[in-house]
Amino acid sequence: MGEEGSFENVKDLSGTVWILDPIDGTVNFVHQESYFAISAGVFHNGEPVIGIVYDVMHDELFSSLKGEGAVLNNRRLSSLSKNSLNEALISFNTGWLLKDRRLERIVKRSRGTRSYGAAALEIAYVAAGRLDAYISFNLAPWDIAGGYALLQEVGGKATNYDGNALNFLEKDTLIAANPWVYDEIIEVLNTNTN
Ligand code: 2AM
Ligand code: CA
Repeated sequence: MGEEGSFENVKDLSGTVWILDPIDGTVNFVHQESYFAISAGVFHNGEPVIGIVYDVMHDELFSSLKGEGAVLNNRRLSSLSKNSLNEALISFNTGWLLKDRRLERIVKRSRGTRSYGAAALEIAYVAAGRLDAYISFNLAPWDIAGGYALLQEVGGKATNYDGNALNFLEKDTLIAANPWVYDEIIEVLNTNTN
């Protein structure tokens, strides 16, 4: 399944499915010639087995194998450690603030925000601990699959914005985060305060 491929032909994730995005961060690729990535996630019966996100320009290869952990080039990525929202760096496209003003609460409570414009890379950064959460309101399975597999190997958490499991068959929203920061984000979104 891929952006340039046969999205409609994949009706379920039984067997082995490769979910590919040849260039994630297309606008960055065209506009900046940097901050884009190749993403691949290999799933078996709905479970992520292999994750690959390759930042071509920085020569950074994030990869993972189920049960074997994740690496950045030759360096093993450690399991994500406890963190709190007030020390967290959160990444999302600022335009999403116009879609859900509850994001203001997250911005207010976080250490800071960043926007890279390449979902696969931003999820890989969460797996590497460079970011503590990445949020998006419109992603396809191939934007997420590689990073999702990486995230599983370091104890990260990823669901859609409503807290429900991703199905990797249709477009969805996303919260990919350090597990402690994830829980705080869900709590803040669901608490009716500013
Ligand atoms: P792309 O570069 O492969 O299109 C930008 O914020 C991130 O969201 C990129 O990863 C981009 O992937 C993805 N994206 C942008 N517009 C999208 C859309 N309409 N549907 C799904 N993903 C999108
Ligand atoms: Ca993409």
